[in-house]
Amino acid sequence: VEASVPEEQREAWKKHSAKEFKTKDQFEADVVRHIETTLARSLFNCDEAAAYAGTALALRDRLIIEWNRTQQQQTFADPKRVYYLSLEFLMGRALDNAILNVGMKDIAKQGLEELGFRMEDVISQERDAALGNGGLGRLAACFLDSLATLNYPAWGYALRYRYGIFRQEIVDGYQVEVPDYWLDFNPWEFPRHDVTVDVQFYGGVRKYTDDSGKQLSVWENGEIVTAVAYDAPIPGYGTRTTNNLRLWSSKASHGEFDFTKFNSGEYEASVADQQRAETISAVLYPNDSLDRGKELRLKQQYFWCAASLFDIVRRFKKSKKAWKEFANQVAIQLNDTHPTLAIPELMRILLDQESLEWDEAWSITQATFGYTNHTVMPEALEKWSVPLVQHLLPRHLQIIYDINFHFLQYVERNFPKEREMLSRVSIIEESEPKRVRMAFLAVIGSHKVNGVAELHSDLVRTTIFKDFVKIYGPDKFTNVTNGITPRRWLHQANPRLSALIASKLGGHDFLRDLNLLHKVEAYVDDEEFRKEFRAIKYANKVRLAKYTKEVEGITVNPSSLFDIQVKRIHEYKRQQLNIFGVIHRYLELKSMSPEARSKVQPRVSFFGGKAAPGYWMAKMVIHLINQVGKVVNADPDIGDLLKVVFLSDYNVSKAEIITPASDISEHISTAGTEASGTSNMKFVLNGGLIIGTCDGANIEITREVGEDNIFLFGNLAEDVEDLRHAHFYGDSFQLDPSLQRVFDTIRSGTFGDAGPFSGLVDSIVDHGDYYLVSDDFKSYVETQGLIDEAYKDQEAWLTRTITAVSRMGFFSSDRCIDEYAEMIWNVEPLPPPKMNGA
Ligand code: RUG
Repeated sequence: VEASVPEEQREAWKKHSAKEFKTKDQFEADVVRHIETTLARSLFNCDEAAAYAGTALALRDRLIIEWNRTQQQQTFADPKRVYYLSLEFLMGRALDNAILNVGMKDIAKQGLEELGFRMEDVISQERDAALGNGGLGRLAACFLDSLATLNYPAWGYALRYRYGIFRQEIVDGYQVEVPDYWLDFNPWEFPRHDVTVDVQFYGGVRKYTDDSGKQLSVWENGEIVTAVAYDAPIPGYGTRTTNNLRLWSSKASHGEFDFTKFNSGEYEASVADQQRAETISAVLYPNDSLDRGKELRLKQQYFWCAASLFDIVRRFKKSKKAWKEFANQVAIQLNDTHPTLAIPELMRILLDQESLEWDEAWSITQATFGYTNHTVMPEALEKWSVPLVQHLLPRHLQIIYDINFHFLQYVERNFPKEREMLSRVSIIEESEPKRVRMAFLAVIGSHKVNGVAELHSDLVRTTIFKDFVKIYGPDKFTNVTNGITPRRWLHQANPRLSALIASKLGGHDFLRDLNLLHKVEAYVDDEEFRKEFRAIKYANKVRLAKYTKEVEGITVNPSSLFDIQVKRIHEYKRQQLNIFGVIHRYLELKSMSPEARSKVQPRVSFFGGKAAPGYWMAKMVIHLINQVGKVVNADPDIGDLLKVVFLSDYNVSKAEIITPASDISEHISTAGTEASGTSNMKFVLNGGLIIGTCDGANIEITREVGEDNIFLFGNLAEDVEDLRHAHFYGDSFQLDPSLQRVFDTIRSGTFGDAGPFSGLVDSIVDHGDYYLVSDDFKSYVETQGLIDEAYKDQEAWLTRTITAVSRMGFFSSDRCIDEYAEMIWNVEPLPPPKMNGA
């Protein structure tokens, strides 16, 4: 239906069209209007929560005006668009980011002050949008910021989970999960009740012959669930481009409840259907780097892929272009294997609904998709049971089998002498039950596959996808090293450092071109610059100390060395190595004379991160950290020499306080397991150094900042297999005596009941130490010793941190997005919409 206003009425329309605030007065007027009318509050009844709501709504008005213009501009120009499919977008808070990106910080700050509020207090009222687990979701959020900043026409697609990642509480030292109901008040989303898609599940496939004699398939008699679109505007920094993040919410296709059932008295059944439908988008699965294979998760994946593809195809069809143009108009990036069902879904649309021939449909599909791999760890590679896919998505399973058939024929033709390769590369794993290897389907259905750091991309090529490199040639596989947005992770999290850099570089251009940071190196010996840089780090440590006191009740001295490890708790990330190192430090301190103690560098070991609710080992790591903290922090012999803090409920907004406060941060995964890591980049950009293994992006950080400005330790990825083998088949297991002492102390009950910790110790002593904690312990402890020594020379330390910051330009997510655009998507930026009347 043509919904445009007729030509003759458009002048009146334009005269009244909404205008964005530009001045402080206009901003204040918008805030007050929203508080008084939208929220029905008054100046006698306005707390900080209401001030936040009013401010957010005023900013939202501004963003949506820009959003409308951007979308109109894109519709008119109809360029090739990027669609970023990610089941996770870990966005954090939006208000601060929106204020900074539209360049309204001073106006908003002064305006709020005039209305009686402090901007920091208002901003801190906002709940995080926590629709993600960790690095993968935060990467997607950084990419959205860069896509908009660089003016790429791009949409993100995800699910509108009613519950994001759980909130973590610590009770008696144990993690307790509390639901995160974040939608109480979410001013950033626009429900689009007119944008809906009916998504089918179950049912069966019927074959028929059409009038021209062609054999076709139709998927029918399934259960329908409706997807409703919710849009969130994504403002670029220093540009008017405002892109869209579209989140799908599920609801029953027949509305609130089934009237037929209701009228015949089946009240419970009528509501049950509705609840079943709503369950699909109810909750984010809280597993990071772990595949759990639950039916509801597969339903989520298909629901989201089907709704998104319908939307993308609908937009393409509006342009009335021929199907062969599809991949020239549409680039779809699969963020991990979670959206792989989009591949058979596009094939289904092209074959069953648009009646294309297989070969044409397949070449369009391959040219459209790109796939980013984020892990080579077997436990994280998704595989879905064939009977489950058959039951839920019978037509898709047929298509997957057909894709496999064509693919294996191709392999057989081209590698006739390598018959055993066929079972290795088949999409279907011949297990009991059979399983669909989603990563293989993603590789086969995409034109490019990328890893997320150089070492990781090498491992992708030489391990999990080795056969595919042989089959398709090396050009299909590439690397795009991850990055972070400097807007949130420098300008927003560390405004004083951003201002200092701007004062030397003559403005904030470095926030759009992070390579300009290299000019900071010229100030490394400038006394005034050094003084301010040091003062900023100290102030950030004071801020974290204050937070630690207020929230965790632990007093820490900001003059201590702040050592921080914040990330998801996972055996491969080796928080256990860190806490064993802390216990070792404690035991050393205890055995020292008071005189020796007085020479020791005081240190605070901060930990933070969530454990997946069903991951026992990770939960015991959290418990051990808390128990060690309890003993160490209360020990009068130790005082300020060592404090151990577990920062509960680590999330994006807390990361903004924690990251600028580190002296050292820990990125100590077993070599070859952490695909990239991104917090490593954030910490260095904020003037902290790293202790790390030769893993993920640590390697490229070393290349950029120089070996003198990072503390590397531990075994290399190339040696990991041999070491693991030696644990299982070598001579009897010899533990480093210091580690043995740590284990003895844990077992003796020094940190409370040792029972819960036996798994942690046994996995190393009795079960092969898969993550090589014992192999790396000695070099870890020694390197921590080097750090203590190095930190004592504060001037040299400062030089290292300034140098490292100045060399971090490479790690901007803007660089990533330009690389994706050129190597994978083949898309160009679209100039931003013009100002009104310009
Ligand atoms: O574990 C990886 C991180 O190393 C990486 O930095 C991040 C973004 O690329 O993705 C993380 N990841 C991997 N999250 N989930 C997976 C596997 O599904």
